[in-house]
Amino acid sequence: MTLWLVSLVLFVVSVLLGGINYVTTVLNLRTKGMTMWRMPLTIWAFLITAIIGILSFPVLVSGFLLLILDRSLGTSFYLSEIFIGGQALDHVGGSPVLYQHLFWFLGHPEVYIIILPAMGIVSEVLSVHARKPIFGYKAMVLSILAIAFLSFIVWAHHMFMSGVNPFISNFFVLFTLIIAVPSAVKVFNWIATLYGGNIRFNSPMLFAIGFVSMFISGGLTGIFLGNSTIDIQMHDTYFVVAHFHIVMGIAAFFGMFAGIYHWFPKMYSRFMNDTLGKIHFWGTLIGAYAIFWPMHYLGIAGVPRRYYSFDTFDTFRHFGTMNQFITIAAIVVFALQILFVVNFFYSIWKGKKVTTQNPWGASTLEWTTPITPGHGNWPGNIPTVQRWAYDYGKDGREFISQIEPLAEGEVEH
Ligand SMILES: [Cu+2]
Repeated sequence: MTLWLVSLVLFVVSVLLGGINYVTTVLNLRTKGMTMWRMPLTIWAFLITAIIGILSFPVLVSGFLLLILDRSLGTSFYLSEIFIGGQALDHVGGSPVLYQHLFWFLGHPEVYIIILPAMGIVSEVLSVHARKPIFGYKAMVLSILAIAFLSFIVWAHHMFMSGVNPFISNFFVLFTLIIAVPSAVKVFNWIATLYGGNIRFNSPMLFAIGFVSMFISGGLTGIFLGNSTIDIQMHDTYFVVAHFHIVMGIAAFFGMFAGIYHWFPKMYSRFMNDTLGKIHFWGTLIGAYAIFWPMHYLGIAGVPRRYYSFDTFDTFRHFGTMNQFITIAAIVVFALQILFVVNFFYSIWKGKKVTTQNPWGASTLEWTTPITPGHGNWPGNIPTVQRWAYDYGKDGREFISQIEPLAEGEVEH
């Protein structure tokens, strides 16, 4: 009982601290004209990610506290019965499924903690390098909010095999599949942003487009696994491994790479090498599909995950070649990441120098800082935000910075 109280207090305190931090940040920004609907989508994504984190991590922490008590102090929160030498001890009444609930109450929102920032970064990069305003800005924000909300009521889709009541499973199936709606809205808007754009196919843009590709590929198999009827067949097979590594491994990494190539000039006043970046991109894109595409077939064929060797299983013996192929592709993809690290550190000192403060011609605030921003980012006063973050191609101009006041009679987006 005390334990639950302690975790409840911790939970409330962290929510309050997070809330205070959030409110002061927003108020501070608002005084400089940065209203919520002027925020770049990257910032929206980071904000919502922080809120998801505040609400979900305390539950995992309580789960861990109970686990520590079980393992060290003889409680039995997760142990239904303990037998030692054939004799049942007094500790009864716990449930191992309780641990799964507490774990996945963080575990599912956690996948959005990983993917939402990547989505935000990609929205930004696609818009800047397609020289077009992001399509459906408000729909993008509302989709992030919808995904964040739904992420809290779908956790048991990881537990269809744990013996939960099938009627309860239906609830989780329904809301899991509903997540496809805001996800599809986002994909549609990214593609619509690219449509008719004056696209620069540089490293950040390629990784952003690659993210969309990976998110679609990995997201579609989520619809399979979100259905308990199919999931029960696919449970603990390579199909699951392929699904989640594409959607929150590769896709999240692609979002991160897009962001690094995009903001590197602002961080180090030099560009990363674009040719090496393109080799890094194409190799990783093709390599990632070479790893995970065949893995879906292994999963459908029933090959289980987490097995050290399949030598003793005649059924799986003929998948050896496919596994070898996946292994080689994985080694190649890994080597390409070393190329990225080399490019990163080489470019910090030897990369092509940035000559203007805004080399990509982007509208957002960070590009109004000097070439090498010092402490506080701007010398003198913080600029006042005058408009939303995506004025590209407006009134025949390539881009309009967020700090440029609206012209006479100009309507803000
Ligand atoms: Cu999940």
